[in-house]
Amino acid sequence: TGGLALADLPPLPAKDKYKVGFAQTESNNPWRIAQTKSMQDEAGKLGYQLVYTDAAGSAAKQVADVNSMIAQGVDLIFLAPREEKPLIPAVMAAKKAGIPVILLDRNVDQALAKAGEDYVTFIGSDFVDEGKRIAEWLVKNNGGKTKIIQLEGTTGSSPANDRKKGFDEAINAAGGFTLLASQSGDFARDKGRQVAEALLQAHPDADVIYAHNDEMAMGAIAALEAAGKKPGTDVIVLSIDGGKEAVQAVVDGKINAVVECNPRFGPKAFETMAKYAKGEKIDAWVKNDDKFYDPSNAAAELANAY
Ligand code: GZL
Repeated sequence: TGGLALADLPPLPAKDKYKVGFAQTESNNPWRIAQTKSMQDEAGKLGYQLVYTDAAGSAAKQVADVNSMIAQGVDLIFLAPREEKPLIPAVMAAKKAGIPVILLDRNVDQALAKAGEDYVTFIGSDFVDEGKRIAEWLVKNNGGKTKIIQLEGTTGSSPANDRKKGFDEAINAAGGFTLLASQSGDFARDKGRQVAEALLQAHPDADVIYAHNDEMAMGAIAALEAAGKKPGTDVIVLSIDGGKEAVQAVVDGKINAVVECNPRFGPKAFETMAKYAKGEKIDAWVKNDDKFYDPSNAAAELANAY
């Protein structure tokens, strides 16, 4: 019948100009905006048509956005799945329609979909390692501060799940630390501030805040200052993303350490697409390397931060 066998990944026909989809999760923070700009700039350089959608924070809308791209007959879809499970139907619908999917920055539940069978590859950071590196810094540099509040990213997203997993495992292995509370601030600044305020009131003895991204770390800094505490001194503040604002906060002594998670996916996304179009074998995971910023290098690295 000519239909796709279950394990067949849709091919990408060789063309000199493509129409590609990019299904973004939301645009509520500088990281997301930088990622979108990077994708739009690269598509522009290549002269490709980019069908861009913004799910405004809704996984259900992101599924609908992907389905609309399928209906528009795009050649390939770049997808940053907002949450690991709800986006599986979108990945499978694209496969069924014969449209290859490349996952950017966030992954889908590995028990429900496979790279090389259901989607081409996942391009992104090792979030477990990001959490582990933050924990390892804390184990070495805590100076006796061991009572932790954790501000988690978007519930059900792979960065939130894995940044927690990597951190908690390393902290538990080290021993001597207490995780007082762990709650989602949805990767958002104001939500992060509100959650930090509530948790600091509930746990006045907290002396470490680990935020899964800069937006929530900046929110936590506002909460600490509102409570008359000196961020980075009275309370250790740790973050992930490494945007300019956070690296400046390291220079200013308000954030103690931050692991980079670079949002500039454009070049690598389209380079991977070109390799796939040529029929090259693509690894199941095209891993991004993440820098590490602390007082020893923040000033020197500030100019390079996104
Ligand atoms: C990580 C990305 C996360 C960032 C947050 O790849 O999905 O989402 O760390 C962003 O800042 O909201």
